[in-house]
Amino acid sequence: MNRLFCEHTKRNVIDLNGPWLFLKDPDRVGLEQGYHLGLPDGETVTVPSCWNTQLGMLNYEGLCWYEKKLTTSGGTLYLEFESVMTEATVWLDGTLLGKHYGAFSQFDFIVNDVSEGEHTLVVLADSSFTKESIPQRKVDWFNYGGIARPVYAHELKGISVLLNHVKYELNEGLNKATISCDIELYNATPIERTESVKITLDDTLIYNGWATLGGYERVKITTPAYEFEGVELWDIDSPRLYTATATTDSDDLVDRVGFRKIEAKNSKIYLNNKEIELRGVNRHEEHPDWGFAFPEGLMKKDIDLILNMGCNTIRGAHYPQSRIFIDMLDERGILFWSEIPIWGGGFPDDVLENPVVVERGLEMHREMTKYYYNHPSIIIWGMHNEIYTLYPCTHGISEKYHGHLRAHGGNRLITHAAAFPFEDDSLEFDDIICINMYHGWYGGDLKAWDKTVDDFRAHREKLGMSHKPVVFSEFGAGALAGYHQHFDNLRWSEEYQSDLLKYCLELFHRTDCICGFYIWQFMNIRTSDEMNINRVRYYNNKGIVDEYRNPKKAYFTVKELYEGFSEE
Ligand code: ADA
Repeated sequence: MNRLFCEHTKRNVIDLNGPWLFLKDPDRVGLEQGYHLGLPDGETVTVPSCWNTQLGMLNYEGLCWYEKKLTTSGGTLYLEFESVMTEATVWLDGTLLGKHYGAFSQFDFIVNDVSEGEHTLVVLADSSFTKESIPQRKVDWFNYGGIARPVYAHELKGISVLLNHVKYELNEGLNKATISCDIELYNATPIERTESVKITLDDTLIYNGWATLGGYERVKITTPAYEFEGVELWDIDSPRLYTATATTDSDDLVDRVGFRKIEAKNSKIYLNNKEIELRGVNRHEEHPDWGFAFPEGLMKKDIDLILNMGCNTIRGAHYPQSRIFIDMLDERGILFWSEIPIWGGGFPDDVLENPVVVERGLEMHREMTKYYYNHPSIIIWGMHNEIYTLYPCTHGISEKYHGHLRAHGGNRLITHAAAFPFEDDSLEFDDIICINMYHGWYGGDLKAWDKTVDDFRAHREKLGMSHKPVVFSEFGAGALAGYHQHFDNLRWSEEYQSDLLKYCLELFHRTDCICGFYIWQFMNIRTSDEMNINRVRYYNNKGIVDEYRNPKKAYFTVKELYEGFSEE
């Protein structure tokens, strides 16, 4: 995995990033012509990447094949894919390993009894849509395709550590943590083995045991509670991280954890028992020259720009983002909202209620909580975005997703971005009530905001939910960078966007039941022509920086406001 730290010292990990053989398959003949055994020809591309950023490939949607030769010392391989867009089929030496659906979710395959020497890894990426896709074709971002995040082949020897969730409860004084780890072990050999299993937190040994596993057996164990005294908390201004290391005789897995407590009560949000105001932006992980294969250097630049604006939080709109990006947030004390790509505006009810779609969404939540569990910066899980709440199926979907997130998501707030808050019947599942609204852009004027805030406060009371904090998770306006109107308040001008955001932020900040706000959006993004509503240049131009991260007037307006809010 591509992390900010080394995950393994004992385990050998083969880096499969860099040159791959690539061949597009517009007529969908590759399988019958045996491409899965090895490509007949093709060009060299770099992985990770999105094929749409290659010349002449922008709007190519469908099948593309990738081939990589890998050399191993043999035994058991754990093949790790951080993201293939959107459906992946994987073969090793012509043997089908399996399929995975979901553009932004990590997945992996274990292959036993691999011979020493060179092997042929083939990946078929399919970026086409069906009626069971998540998201649907109508979505307000560009449908990139490709092996968009890193790929690795781990050589597993003996009893290996596949996963280690460090679960904890903090005491009232927040200086002691009761810890137990859910650890997943796998015997990578065909014969029964017994090995020691140790877990340390920095230099403190918190578990010391043994495990006996049958050949190729995979088990999950929960370690006994350990009372960890003298905890140093993870917080916005002091993001203290601990190194959690799980080792067996043959293997190891390193991760980083942080101890913090997030709560929503009395209509406020508390981090480590201190009330906080969420001052944020929505951020896609996208760039016109890279697509969704976003370089780490640019991740840091985005974070620097976002912190420079006085933000303390980012909503990862609208999908799980790169693990290394979340590592950066962990290190810099930035709070994060992570969600799956159910972009509701694209789902008619017959599609949304399709059992395949519902199950795919649940699987995306399972993958998100499985791989992102230990990140202290993630304080919010988003069930979905703007699904139409009057559909009969919506309540059941929210109940299902909420159930998983509550049971397996650790100490996080659960919510959804509601576009119809006054008719929404899923608010009961929310720890915080989050509202997307665009008065002053898709209709209405700025004064409509005051009425909405007053009306929703009353509505919340009528629902018996006055204890639930309110967050505006989306609001904003488009602005064409460089288009100025200094005397007339014209839409699309940088001044119009700046004035609207200023009005909203000042209103939200002075309203007692509103505890946070996420501007839509940090930067302009390329979008699809399915969004045939004012997407000038086929871009969503609501960024407060343009797609190359050049600030608009609004960036400096927000910076002045956020810095002022934080000093109060
Ligand atoms: C919705 C949606 C965003 C974006 C926004 C807009 O709220 O959640 O992804 O499409 O509208 O720009 O209209």
